[in-house]
Amino acid sequence: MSIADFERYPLTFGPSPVHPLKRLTAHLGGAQVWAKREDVNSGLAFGGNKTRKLEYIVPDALAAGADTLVSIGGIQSNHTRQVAAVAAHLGLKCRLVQEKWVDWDDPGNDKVGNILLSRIMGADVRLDPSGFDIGIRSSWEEAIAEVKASGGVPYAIPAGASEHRLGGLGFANWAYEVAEQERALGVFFDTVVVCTVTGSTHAGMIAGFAALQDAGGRPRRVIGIDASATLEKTRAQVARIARHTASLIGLGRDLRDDEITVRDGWAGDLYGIPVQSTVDAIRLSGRLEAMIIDPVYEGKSMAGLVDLVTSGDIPRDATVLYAHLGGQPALNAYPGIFEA
Ligand code: 5PA
Repeated sequence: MSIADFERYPLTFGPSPVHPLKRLTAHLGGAQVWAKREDVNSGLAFGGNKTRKLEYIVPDALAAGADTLVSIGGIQSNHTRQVAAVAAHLGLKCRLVQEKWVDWDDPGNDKVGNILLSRIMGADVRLDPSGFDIGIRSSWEEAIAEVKASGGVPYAIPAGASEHRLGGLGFANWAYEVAEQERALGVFFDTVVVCTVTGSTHAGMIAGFAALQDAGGRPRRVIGIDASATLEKTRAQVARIARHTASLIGLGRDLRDDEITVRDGWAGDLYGIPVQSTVDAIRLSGRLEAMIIDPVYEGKSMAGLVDLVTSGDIPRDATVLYAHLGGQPALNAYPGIFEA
């Protein structure tokens, strides 16, 4: 098996754009920094990393004869908004469990941004008081059972589409897409920086880049920046999904531990709560590049990139690809951090 053997249902515009971040590069004074933009990858409700993952999951949902997509996330989940968008696009129903993953009381947190978009797109949105956890949740299992009990055919998509057997394929394919864009642009990204929480984005990249390297490609560093603040859980989940995805795409060997790198130091103490470095990174990216990033995910991975480039951990002669995974709608739920 290889990645090409899996059916892909198109939900994106095609390859996502790759471009240099010239003013950020000059400001940091180290490695060359580029971005690959999953925040503009689709016309379905602003897209994002889950839209790519869902391209490999939708064929399975359609084959199963599902009439309702059931998923889960925090109140401002980008993932659930993308599931709602895909359900609307396919003419399916959508049942979402929105848990209280983040204790953030900017007024409107449960009304604006992602949850607003999911409501507009017709999803059945239910709030649940449970706190943050990247694992399988009982509220989600109950929602699946309820859809069944009312005569529907649910299709279950776990948090972030990560603990789904096909969840890593979207970003395994991303690695191949990067390799093609590199050929066209005449550039090689020796370092990739990516935000990681439920793990299948980062894990898919690890599997895909390992397969490319085994096929004669140059080695590269794939640096996951933790934004979960439950580091060991995320590390274990990334490793498990990376190994599973690698076997799906026929890697033919076990991944080495040194191929699985999750760095901490930028998540703060709690998932979903921005810290000073997050806010600084959001401002920096906005002021130098008009590249808008969010306080939950990309603000944290960008803070990591800034420090790693500035400190020389990512050396001056490196060419870095920053994976912008989307997430801007959540900014509307955090207006307070930019009032001053
Ligand atoms: C998310 C996830 P993974 O969960 O695949 O590790 O991706 C992390 C990530 N950037 C990075 C953005 C913008 C994201 O939305 N979001 C989750 C959500 O519910 O939205 C799955 C947690």
